This record gives sequence, C-alpha cells and structure tokens, in this order.
Amino acid sequence: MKKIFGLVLAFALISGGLVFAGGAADGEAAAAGDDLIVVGYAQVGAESDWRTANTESFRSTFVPENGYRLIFDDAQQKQENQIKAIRSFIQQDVDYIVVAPVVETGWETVLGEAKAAGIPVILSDRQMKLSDESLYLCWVGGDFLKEGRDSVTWLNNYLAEIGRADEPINVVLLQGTIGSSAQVGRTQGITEGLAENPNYTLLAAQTGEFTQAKGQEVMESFLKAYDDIDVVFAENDNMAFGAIDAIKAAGKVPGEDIIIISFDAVREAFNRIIAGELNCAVECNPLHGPRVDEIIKTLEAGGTVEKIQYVQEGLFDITNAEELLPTRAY
Ligand code: GZL
Repeated sequence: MKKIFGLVLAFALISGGLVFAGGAADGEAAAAGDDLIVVGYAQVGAESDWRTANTESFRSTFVPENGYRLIFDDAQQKQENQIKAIRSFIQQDVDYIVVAPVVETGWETVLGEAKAAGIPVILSDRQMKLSDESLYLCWVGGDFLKEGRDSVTWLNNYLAEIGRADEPINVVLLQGTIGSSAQVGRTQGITEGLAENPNYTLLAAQTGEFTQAKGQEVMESFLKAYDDIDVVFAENDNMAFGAIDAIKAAGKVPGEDIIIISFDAVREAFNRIIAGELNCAVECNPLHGPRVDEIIKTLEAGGTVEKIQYVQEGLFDITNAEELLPTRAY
C-alpha cells in the first residue's frame, strides 16, 4: 500500500513539531508517486537519554534507502500533541502510524479514526488500555512489570551479600510519568516485591516525570523529609542521575550511604555504576526501530505478526558493567 507522498506535502501541519525525516526532512519535495512506505511516528518527547536513543533508532531505520519516508512528531510529553499528530497522519493518508503512547488511556476515539481510514497502528515502547484490541495491530516494548520485580530481587540478593538482609530498610520511589505503562508496570513490580519482605518500608513515592531535573527536585524533598533513607528506586536513569546530585548535595555518598536502583541502563548508567554512584540498572531496550521495520516488511509481504512482542532486556551492576560497557549501543 503506497501513498503518493507528494500529495501529503499539501496537508503537512507545521505546528506540534511535525517534521519530515528520511529525505524530505531537508525540505526537498518528494517525487510524487515515489514507492516509499510512508510512516507517521508519534513520539512521546525528548525527556530522557532512553528517549533520545529510541528516536534515533527510528530515524536511522526509516530512511528512503530502506524503503521508507518518515514523518516524525515530538509531542513534548503531551497527549493532546500526540492525538493531533495522529490526526495529521490520517489526513496525510500515511501507510502506517506508529505511536509511543505517553499514557495508557484516552486513545479510543483517535484510533477509531485511524481504523476508519484503513491505516494500521503499531504501538512501540509504552502500551495503551483499549476496550477494542483491534484498534492496534501489535506492540513492541519492554516487560515493565518484570523489570520492577527483577529490581527488588536484585536488592534482596545485594542486601544479603553485604550482610544487611535482616535490617529494616527504608525505601523511596521516584516514579515515571503517572499513567504511563512504564510507570504502572515498574511501580507494581517494585511495590509488590517490597511488600513480600517485612524489613522494607516504602517511605514515599512521587513522580519525577522521567526527567533529571524533576528527579533531583523530588529527591531533595525526600531528603528533607527523611534522614534515614537506605534505598532509592528511580524508574529511569535520568531521575537516578538527578537523585545522585541531590544525595551528594545533602552530604551523603550515593551508592554507599544510599543504594540506588534505576531502569533503562543507558551508557551513562554504566559509567555511574563503574564510578560506584549507582548500584543497579535494569535494562529497557530502546532500539525498537528495527523491530517495527521487520513488522512492516512482514505485513507488506502479506505475512502476519505477533500482537505482543517483548524486547530482550538484562540487568547490570558492579559485577558486569565494566566488561559490558564496550558492547552498549545506546
Ligand atoms: C520505557 C520508556 C520510558 C523510559 C524513560 O519503555 O517508556 O520513557 O524508561 C522514558 O527513560 O522517558
């Protein structure tokens, strides 16, 4: 199903950060009728190192040399911008719409419009809660609940290794964007894991919006409120980096006075683990571009695809970070 890309130029909306990528990004008009597959991608924003790597994974995959023309939109973490971008993709009659939904709910109407227009929707990264599963074709992303559970298992083992398995442990939680499936799943996995051990007390949980600045601000407030924090769970690396700065400013030693566990495992997290400032990073692989490319190429060849597709994920700490850092792609 190919669209005459030249026609879409007349409908392209300038507002909302809508830009063309993959050839037309430089403003050159595409040859009308080129046989490229036009993909509209509604990205969450640019809030974290993970997101930067995720965006690059799409921009480097969906290029004309690979048979695509990408229309990319950065929603600046606002759902209304993503909905506007999806509507503009529908108006441009793209071949596929890819969405990384900033939160899980509020998508039924606009996905119904895409369905009515006959445009397949692929979800990447975060998930949507929908009453009608036919509104999207498939989803590629991380297992956020497992990531949360694995982080507590790591803490249980670490405390045993350092002889603190029987001590009361006070925990604070820096949550991601409330209502995003990454936050929902990680929070559930972490809180369920903590609840299984009576030694753990969750003192406070608050969103840091997946950003370093807000993560630092919330950690500063936690440190003012509690002088006996033993562990911080940060639902992404950038909030952990902010927490590290706050802990240092409070005269405490991150990674020693306060154990820090984060999610994503970007390259900088490896550096912090090696420096002893971060204790554990649970991976959430952002390289979804090639997976979505594979899905579209399968569909274009008349094939079928799995509805739910998890990416490979690991867990890193002082025992493996230095050895594996050279292998990290993001
Ligand atoms: C996870 C992704 C989250 C990352 C954050 O798949 O949705 O959003 O953990 C990013 O770094 O902001």
